[in-house]
Amino acid sequence: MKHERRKPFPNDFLWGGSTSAYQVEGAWNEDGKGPSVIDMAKYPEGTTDFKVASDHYHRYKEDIALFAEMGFKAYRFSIAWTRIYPNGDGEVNRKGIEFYDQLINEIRKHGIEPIVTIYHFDLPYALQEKGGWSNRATIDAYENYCKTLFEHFGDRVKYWLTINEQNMMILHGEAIGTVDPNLKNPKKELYQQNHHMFVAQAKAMALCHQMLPDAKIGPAPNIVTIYPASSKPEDVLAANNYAAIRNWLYLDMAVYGRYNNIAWAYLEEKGYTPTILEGDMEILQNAKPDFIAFNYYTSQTVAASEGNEEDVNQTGDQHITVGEPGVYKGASNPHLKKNEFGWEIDPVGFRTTLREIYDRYHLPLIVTENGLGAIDQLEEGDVINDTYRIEFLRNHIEQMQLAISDGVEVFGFCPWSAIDLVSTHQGISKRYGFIYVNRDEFDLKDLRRIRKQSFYWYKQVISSNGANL
Ligand code: BGP
Repeated sequence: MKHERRKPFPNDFLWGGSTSAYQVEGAWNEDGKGPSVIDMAKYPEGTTDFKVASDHYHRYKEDIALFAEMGFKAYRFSIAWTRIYPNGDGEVNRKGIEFYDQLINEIRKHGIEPIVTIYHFDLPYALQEKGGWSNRATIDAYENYCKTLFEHFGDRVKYWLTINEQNMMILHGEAIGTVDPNLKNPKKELYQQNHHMFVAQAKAMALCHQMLPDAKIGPAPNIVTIYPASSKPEDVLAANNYAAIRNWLYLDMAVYGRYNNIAWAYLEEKGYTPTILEGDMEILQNAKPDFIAFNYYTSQTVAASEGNEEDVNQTGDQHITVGEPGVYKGASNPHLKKNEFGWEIDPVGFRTTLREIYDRYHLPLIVTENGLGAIDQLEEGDVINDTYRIEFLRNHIEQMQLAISDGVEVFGFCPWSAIDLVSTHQGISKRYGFIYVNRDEFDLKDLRRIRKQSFYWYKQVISSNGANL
């Protein structure tokens, strides 16, 4: 369907941008902040750590003024758990509350809607030392942290996201730096952690509805369409397997409070089923999200696996399928071009993904990440001619509008990233922002902010409400 007459974007569409605390803020040990698992992780050689990042902690006013200049209607960012509770639980750190108070006020002062991710990969290290998500006490710590956030910021924050990309932490946690290297039986343990995160998420949704009746809350997994490598029935089945394990396990739980049957069968087959305590399923069933937020960068293609160990591909990248012997194996899609980092570029797959999610759950959708990581060149006269980023976003926005014309309810688009920040495992040189941050991997230079070409382009996309792409 070409939709010669496309539906316009809704008038109150939330055009914006996204960041996460540890990737943008810096100030990693200032004002009482405790260390997170990310602060303690090993970084790939040649890439920077997250100690200074984009120094947003000290420059947030300037950054938000720039977001406002672009016309942002919304800004999606995360709160660092370790600024609020340096040890994960226990004493609240007043300075942490103060920082986010000021940040939220600044965002709202510019008429921008804050969208808060409660937890974006940066689990407090103090909790990790006590077993992290393997320990059910982390569920209580998370619930208590949520309560503190709702109490302090609930009067000004209407949109909450529970956990960023829980599915990526389970499937690609080693690349991201969230997996405890001391885990004895990692896969099995990760699915136990997964279960605990599900319970924590359900508790957060219920608590939010109870404390803030006007607020909205939802999950934020990474969801993408999964293609079979061919029309061979076994490949189609493999795609079906992977879609259940990667996508629907997470959304079926968030929306319906039940384990997806195919994903559960996989857990049984592999011996990864988690221990479920009495009362857990009730908690899971009683919590309902108001919307689904999701991140999309690329589609995935998989083929049947006969069970060979070689079908596992450990590239250490969260967008290259790992594979599981006998279940599915990653394949490349000959119809798609790749970005500089090997991620396939698939705007049409974005439309399919939007359709698939809406079809299954009929909840309003918001895109909380989408974007192109690239090595930008700073040219003479402070010019960054990132036409490739403009093209990427234009094509994805176009497909999003087609999905809206298909009848999919989408209420916002917050691409990654509002401003340059440090990638999860590929350093600061892999840039995503509309605003360039003048630093290199190890040379902090002056960290000054420079508007890229995409900044001016996105500004007119927003001011025309998506009519001028
Ligand atoms: C998602 C994460 C983000 C972000 C993005 C880009 O998985 O939610 O935190 O970093 O991917 O990935 P990368 O930084 O690895 O290029």
